[in-house]
Amino acid sequence: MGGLFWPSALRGLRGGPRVPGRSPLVRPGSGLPPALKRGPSWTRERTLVAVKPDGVQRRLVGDVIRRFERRGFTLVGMKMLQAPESILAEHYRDLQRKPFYPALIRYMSSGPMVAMVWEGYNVVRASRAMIGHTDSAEAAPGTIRGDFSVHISRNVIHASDSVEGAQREIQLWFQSSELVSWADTAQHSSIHPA
Ligand code: IDP
Ligand code: MG
Repeated sequence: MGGLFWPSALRGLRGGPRVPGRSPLVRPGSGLPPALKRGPSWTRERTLVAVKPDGVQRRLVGDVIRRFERRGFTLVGMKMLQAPESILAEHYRDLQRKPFYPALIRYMSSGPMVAMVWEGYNVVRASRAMIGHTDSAEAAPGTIRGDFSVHISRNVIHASDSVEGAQREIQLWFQSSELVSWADTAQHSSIHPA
């Protein structure tokens, strides 16, 4: 083995012929065509997903994370917290006049929740499809609400319903320093075309 390896290594040190692209000094990806070096052409869409207090109590955090990871989305932020009423009031500001609003705020602040930011191609629309209908009774089997909940007032999970809403909610729940941008280390994404 050593006899096969060392002569070629020494040739490299002496400035002899080298195999193109094999130098350890070549940065990964630098041999790629310009279009592939730039990174993904799709917009880095992000959404807020939260496992609500009932989901945490029922130990469903892992199931939720697994579904989003398996779908191919990227986790860029996550924290557990007992939500302050002030944040919940801002989060659900459009529902303030609904009869169920006081009970909703009580329930959402009743115990810890896990807030996450997921990133990926069309993640806002896809995550709404993954969580299912607001009313658990209407939620299709296979969706998170359809698989894990029976009542609209204990529907396990939140996901932003529009790109604009997602931006607002992410800023409400996370400091920008709490979000981590990272990309596939593979030169060719196995999730979607670059
Ligand atoms: P969404 O969570 O699917 O986006 P929204 O209409 O934004 O649904 O409502 C926010 C949350 O308020 C729901 O997830 C649910 O927890 C609660 N909610 C909505 N409608 C009702 C209701 O009629 N009774 C009790 N709780 C409700
Ligand atoms: Mg909503």
